[in-house]
Amino acid sequence: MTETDLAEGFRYLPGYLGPEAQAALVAELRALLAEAPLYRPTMPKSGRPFSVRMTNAGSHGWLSDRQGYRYAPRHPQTGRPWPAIPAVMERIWAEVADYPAGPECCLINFYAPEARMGLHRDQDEETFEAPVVSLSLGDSAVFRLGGPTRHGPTRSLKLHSGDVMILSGPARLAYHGIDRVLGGSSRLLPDGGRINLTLRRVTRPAGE
Ligand code: MD6
Ligand code: FE
Repeated sequence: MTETDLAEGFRYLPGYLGPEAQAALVAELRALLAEAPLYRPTMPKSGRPFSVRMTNAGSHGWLSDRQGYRYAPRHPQTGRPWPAIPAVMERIWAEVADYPAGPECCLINFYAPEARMGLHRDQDEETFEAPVVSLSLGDSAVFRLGGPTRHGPTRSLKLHSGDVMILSGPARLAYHGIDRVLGGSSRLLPDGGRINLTLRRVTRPAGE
């Protein structure tokens, strides 16, 4: 499969990042995670822990805790500013986003083999004119893509290491989630698991 439009505004670019660039990014992420450790967020209200662990890079880090979802300039546990977005992620955005301003958040999700992510929309940003761009690394996962309502029809596709996915235009606010991770499907991460990096513009640029 090459580029596929499962829905208008949805773009799937399999194998966008080659194996060497993936390995270089993993090495960079190791240093990034030493500066901004993965932590386990909790659901608003219930306080239930996520099964994924998270951290961020960029000026705006996405957080979830009992108070709700929001963006914050600092890591909730260390109090330090988030590290810079890796250059290769800035490059991917520049190549595929078709948007005049840069990303402000690089959310980093780590999935152990049993982790998943429920159906959700990325809707905590000031502007939905910018796309959301994601890169998958490590084990493959079953991604579910729905439409603008939570209970409409959905379809599934497998995301593999190096794949890029873009939600833009009519698909920008589509529901989506990760049903399961296929443990042992990649050797990129020595201890297994999956990383998804999601790039977002958070604030509305001047003139939009
Ligand atoms: C994941 N991805 O692949 C979860 N959101 O682990 C997302 O939630 C996501 O991949 C918006 C745009 C692209 C994504
Ligand atoms: Fe998402």
